Amino acid sequence: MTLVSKYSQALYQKPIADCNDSELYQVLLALVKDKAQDLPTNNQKKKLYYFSAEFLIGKLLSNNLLNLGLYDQVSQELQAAGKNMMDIEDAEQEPSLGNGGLGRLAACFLDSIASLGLNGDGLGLNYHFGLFKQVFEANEQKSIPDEWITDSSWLVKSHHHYTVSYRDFDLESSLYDIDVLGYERNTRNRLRLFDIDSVNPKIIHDDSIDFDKTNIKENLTLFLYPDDSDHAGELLRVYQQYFMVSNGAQLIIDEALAKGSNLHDLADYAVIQINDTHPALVIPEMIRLLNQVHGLPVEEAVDIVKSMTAYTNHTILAEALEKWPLADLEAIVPEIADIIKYLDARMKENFINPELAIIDDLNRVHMARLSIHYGYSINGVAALHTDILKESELKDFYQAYPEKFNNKTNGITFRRWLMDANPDLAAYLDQLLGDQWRHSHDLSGLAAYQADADVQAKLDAIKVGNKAKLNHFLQGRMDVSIKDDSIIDVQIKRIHEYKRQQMLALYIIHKYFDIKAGNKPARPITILFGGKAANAYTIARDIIHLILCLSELIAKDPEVAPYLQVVMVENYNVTAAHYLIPAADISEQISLASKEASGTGNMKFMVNGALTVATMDGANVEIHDLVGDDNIFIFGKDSQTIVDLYANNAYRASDYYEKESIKPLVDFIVSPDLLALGNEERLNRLHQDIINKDYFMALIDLEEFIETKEKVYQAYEDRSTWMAKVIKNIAQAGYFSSDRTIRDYNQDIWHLEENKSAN
Ligand code: 26M
Repeated sequence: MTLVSKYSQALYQKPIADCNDSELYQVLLALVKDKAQDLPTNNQKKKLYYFSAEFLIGKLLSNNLLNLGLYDQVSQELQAAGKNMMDIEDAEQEPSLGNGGLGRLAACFLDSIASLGLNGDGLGLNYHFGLFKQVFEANEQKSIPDEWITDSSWLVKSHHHYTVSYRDFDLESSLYDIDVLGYERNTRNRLRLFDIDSVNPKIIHDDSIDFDKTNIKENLTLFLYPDDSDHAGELLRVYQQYFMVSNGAQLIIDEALAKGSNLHDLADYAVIQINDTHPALVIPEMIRLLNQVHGLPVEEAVDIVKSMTAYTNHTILAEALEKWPLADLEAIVPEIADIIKYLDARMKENFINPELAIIDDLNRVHMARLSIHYGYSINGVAALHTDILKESELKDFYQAYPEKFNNKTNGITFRRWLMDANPDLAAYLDQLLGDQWRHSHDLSGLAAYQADADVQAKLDAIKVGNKAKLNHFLQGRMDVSIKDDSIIDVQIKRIHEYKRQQMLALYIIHKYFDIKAGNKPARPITILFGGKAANAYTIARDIIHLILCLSELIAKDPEVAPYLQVVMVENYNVTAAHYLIPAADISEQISLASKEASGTGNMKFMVNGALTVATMDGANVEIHDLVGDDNIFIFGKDSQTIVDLYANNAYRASDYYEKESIKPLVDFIVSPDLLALGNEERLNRLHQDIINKDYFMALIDLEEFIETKEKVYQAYEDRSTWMAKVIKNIAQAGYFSSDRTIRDYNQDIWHLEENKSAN
């Protein structure tokens, strides 16, 4: 009997051909879980614990089959029985355990850590609803709970339990594991997610994500980033964070003891990476455990923790830098508050600068400052970002601890974002380069084919095929069709003013006017957006509203619709990204310079053969360095200019709004045409905001952006030159493999030993 049919017989007592797609999904899930369980876990002495509030792992079936080396065998068996892998994958629910770049980065990192044979697990929380599901109604974002945990998830409940003590009560935890399989490695790591059995999803009703935030025993692990605009929400987030790190710290100590540590040498057994500051309470919690439970002197406990904890910063946006009122910590975890006060006092013996204080004058605890003083490494996520941290955001810290600062430019896993998402391109690369790139991620050999007409034609044909797949996906998800022969222009990421989706919307208004005036594009243009807005972020929801209204206006206008289509993809998530990115011709990376720490979507588009329209921000700067001026479309003010404008409070939106070329575009937001389709309050508010405030300077680069976009669409028409640029981009993308990033982390920060025995 074949591999798959053995499982279909065992589970459903029938052959593959008689199973439906969701039965076959269960069959493959059981098969992969068994194969994974057979693999030994990595067990080198020193182990990395990657703490993160988010792990945006996406669907796992095809990725796991790929990493197990079973993908081809399984698809062939299915095919022989008249089934197809794509349909079966539809039955898998995507876990909603993250919201954006930071969570997706954590998932890419786990894949690379396992694939490099390093011993490292992810530690986080098992949110029952995770991030909300986005639906559009009346051209607005509505959010509904996404109950992703079903009997067909990858979670495996373990027998581990810990007790987490708060001031007023204790909670007993349960631990769920998801196996993380390396690519063609015979070992595995794990993603370990903590939870409590008393959590009660039934307190959430279908149509609303509101709930009683004070009932911790029932709601602790329901949501990722519960709305913290009220005090109860803020407290709930502290309960969550402490729950994550207390469980994690206990697990780390248990595992080290089991391997023979005497705890004085804990740093030889464990290294902790904290993904932004959400897990920063692990520092005082680990000190508490070593000192108060295991009896080490407090000074020694502090030194040990300091020598084994490293922190990654993912943003310079002030509002995202966490500060907890000391009073909240005293109310929830008084022993932790005491340790923080001790750590603050200790640090104040050496530094009088109030900008370095862990506890500030308003009695707020600065989590980033705690992490820098009591960790041994702080890194930014792209060269420019790390420079900005050193030179402005964290300047005083850089002066205090220059040796702690380092850069680790982000990366993406090529297993998922090339091999899995774009199998036709991957197969063609095998043909041209041999298949060594699947391990090395070195695609530089492709550059030799830049001017090769056959290669250009083949890559173009692969792109057209991916557009057809995207079209099929969109028809299923939201009953929208796109034109396969159009230029596909994509901006997908969280909705935020600094990412400037509103600037692309203003460009669309420009293009709409232009087409109305009789200037027809050489071929149809499809502009696709995807992304969720935080529920409490009003302007971001207004931006979504504007895009949806524009989309409707254009679709209904027979003069414009044949040439321009605007689609906002509903519920943008990892699954949608698998279809959008391989189909894209143009990648929109247009953040206000200095604000996007790195971006990782930019890298995914590059390796899939899209050309980038970019500001000199985040990792765009490094993409530009790699491909050169001729192979990327750069526009806009540079980061130094923007940093200075903020420092001098010198930007005035009205200076730009009053320009002849800009005013009509902005005013169209409140034109009768749009008001007829939209909500007056939302459109007015957005209009007023752009005119009077425009804190993230959408108008400052608008004229240059419009010029650049026109140049890009023209450049597309010279197909051979365009394809040569595409080839150059793919050839240079190897640098952005997260395997490279993880090697860098390991060499400079973690110092883990590679498992050489199993691969
Ligand atoms: C903070 C306070 C309250 C609630 C939520 C938050 C919060 C949650 C997530 C703040 C920031 C969060 O994520 C930041 C993030 O995703 N940063 C992105 O990280 C990527 C990986 O390094 C980078 O590529 C992106 O540029 C960066 O925006």
